[in-house]
Amino acid sequence: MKKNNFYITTPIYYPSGNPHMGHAYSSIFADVFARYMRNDNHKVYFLTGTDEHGLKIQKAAEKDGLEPLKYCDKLSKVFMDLTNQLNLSNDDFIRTTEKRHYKSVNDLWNRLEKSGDIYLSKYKGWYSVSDEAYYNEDEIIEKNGKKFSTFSGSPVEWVEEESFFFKLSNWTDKLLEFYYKNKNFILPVSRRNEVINFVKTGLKDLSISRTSFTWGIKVPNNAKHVIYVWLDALTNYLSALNFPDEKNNLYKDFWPASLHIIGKDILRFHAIYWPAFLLAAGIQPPKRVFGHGWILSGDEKMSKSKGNILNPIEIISTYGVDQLRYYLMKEVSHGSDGSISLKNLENCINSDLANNYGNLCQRIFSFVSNNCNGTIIKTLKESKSDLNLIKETQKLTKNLRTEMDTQNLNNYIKSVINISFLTNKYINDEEPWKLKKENIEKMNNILHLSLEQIAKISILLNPIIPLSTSKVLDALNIDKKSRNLSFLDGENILSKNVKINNLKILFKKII
Ligand code: ME8
Repeated sequence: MKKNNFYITTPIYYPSGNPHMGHAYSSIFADVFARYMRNDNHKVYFLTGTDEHGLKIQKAAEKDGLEPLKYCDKLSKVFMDLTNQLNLSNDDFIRTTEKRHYKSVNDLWNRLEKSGDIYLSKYKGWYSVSDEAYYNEDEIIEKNGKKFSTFSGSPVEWVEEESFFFKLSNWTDKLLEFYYKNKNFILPVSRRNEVINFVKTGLKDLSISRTSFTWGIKVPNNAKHVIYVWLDALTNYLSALNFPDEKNNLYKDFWPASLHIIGKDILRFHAIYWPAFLLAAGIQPPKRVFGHGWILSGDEKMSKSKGNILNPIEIISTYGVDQLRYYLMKEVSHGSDGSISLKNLENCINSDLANNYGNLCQRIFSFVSNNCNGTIIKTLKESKSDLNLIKETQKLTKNLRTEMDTQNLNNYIKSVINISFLTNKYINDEEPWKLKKENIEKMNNILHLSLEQIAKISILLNPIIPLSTSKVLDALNIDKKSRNLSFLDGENILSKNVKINNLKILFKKII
């Protein structure tokens, strides 16, 4: 059966400062799904990049004493480097200052104009530069004489200027109908409810151009206006597929996008504005927007001013990239906010990676290398305890695809690490080392099943900890093409005759 193509995106990052843990989290989360779907034999396209226009970037460039484009060249490179440091498997990295993107944004604007969804008027209201967002009067609070958004806590300023508007108010009912018809368009469900409740109150027309600064894409035929940075930025998802050339293979293969991974702070843009723009332009909206929670430090949001930022690059150089990836994906709840700390990171590395999966691999590999010359041949039928382990493993793998279909990665990891735990227990109970003299065939069978379990666990954990699991799969001599999820349908991975190579320590215990 032909599998669906899968187009997954991260938000394109504002290069207005150095990457932080929230950026790492969003990127790794998306990368895990890209890798998982590739391993499940889907054709995958995974996009990330940088969001380089607007007042926020213009101000950051001024502060740095650079022309905006020079500034973006410098900072975009830092984010590109991040993709390597986090070991992302992205197929493309888009910058919104690229020609291909300008072409795509211009075309989308022209379509919206043609459909009668754009008109010229004047914007009077609140704007937050750091969120690049407009807020209603009832979303503002005053503290010490200054105004802030109640939604994000960011400072807002009063803006009055000529602006083009998008007739978002016309889309209230059509969007609600779209959400009801496409039940899984917004996940998790709590975010879907949040959006539906907001839309139900009625949408106001949206200002989609600015005239008080210049750093952006000019409105076609009206150079006084630059296009609102969110209309510009969201279009990146189309630009990367060579839109407006709808006949090219990338667009044909991958639009509509399968999954936009985003943080909850930018849900409104992706779940309301984006499908409205696309529906108005006669383009199919994406299939899903998943809004993950915030990473907190203790109970507080991580922020520079609070000095509680854990720097992803420092963590990687101290603990390793798989370690950071595993910790963020396992311990931070994907739907809600989650706090992280060095202590929890170390506990997680020790308990799950070093003592559980790492120990399982190490003990079996070194035993097979030292006692069996690296070769195991299975000759016997499964014993009762073998069958029990196989049955328990099947129970734990049964729902894995369903969990991943709804981005429930926390449950997925818990189940997989549980398989590792059960396999360690099986080895402790069966004590193969005691059988070397009296029953070598039985010993071989136990080791064979242990290696089969290691192969399964490694393939399942591969999207999360690709470096370490690849070492194990290499040492098991499993060729790259066979590292897929077809065993979930009941097949075995290893043949009866297994030859392994030596395996070095995967995870050092942190003391
Ligand atoms: O929003 N915890 O860019 P950005 C979890 N350019 N996620 C966090 C976080 C935290 N503490 N802080 C930020 C933008 N993020 C736009 C996107 S897409 C067309 C344009 C997440 O650099 C945030 O939710 O401010 C977002 O998903 C991503 O990091 C990039 O944030």
